[in-house]
Amino acid sequence: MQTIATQSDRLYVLGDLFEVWIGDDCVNLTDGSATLYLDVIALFKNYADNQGELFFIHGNRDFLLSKDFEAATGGQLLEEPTFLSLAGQKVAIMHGDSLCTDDVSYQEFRTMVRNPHWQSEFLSLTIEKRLEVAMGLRQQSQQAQSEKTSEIMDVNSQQVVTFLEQHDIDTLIHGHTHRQASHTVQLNDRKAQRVVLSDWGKQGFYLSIDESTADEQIGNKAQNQTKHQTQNQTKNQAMTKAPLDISAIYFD
Ligand SMILES: [Mn+2]
Repeated sequence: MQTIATQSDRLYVLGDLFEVWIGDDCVNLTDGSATLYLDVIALFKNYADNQGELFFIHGNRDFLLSKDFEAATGGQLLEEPTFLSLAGQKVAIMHGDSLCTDDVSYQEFRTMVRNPHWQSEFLSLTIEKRLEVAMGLRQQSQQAQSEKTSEIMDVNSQQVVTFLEQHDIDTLIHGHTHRQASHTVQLNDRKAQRVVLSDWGKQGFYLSIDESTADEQIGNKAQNQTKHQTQNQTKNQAMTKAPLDISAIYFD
């Protein structure tokens, strides 16, 4: 946050920033865990105050991030999916777990915990009780994961194609699966990109998107076409968009 993020105008966190978030009042926990939360919040607040625009998407571990967190960080929680226009491309961002439709039991769990009634009931419990429930759910989830194949826990490829077609997406960016890659997805009449974020383990990871370079690329391409091609050809060629200038970067 103090070095890399200072080179950016906008910052998007695509979910699971925290291992567990049992409600915005967890910053009041007295077991020592609040220190980390408060340190992280202060770094983001500094970014939002002095550097750029800040956005968050819920993950499956921190789906209870809410208004107080927004106020404390100066960031804005986004709906899933969120559509962005970057360098002439339609980009979709999401956490990614909603695409893992082969994992039926996980999807049932997701539906349950994303339900506003479940959430308000959970949040009405004491902070200690919530910790207990969260711990129990985490154990259940780890147990369930150990019994599932890795294919089941990845995105469903048909689900990806349907999503990209339905919303006319050029580039989809998501995390959750921990399978960092950039995939070319063949759609009916065009190709799209699906870029997957890495997990945060021993190394940190982020994607950097340079819009100015992408603008130049598209600009240059259009100029060359005007020189060498008829107007109709230029029109057709313009339909094929240059890929976004995305760098995937690991750091220690
Ligand atoms: Mn996740």
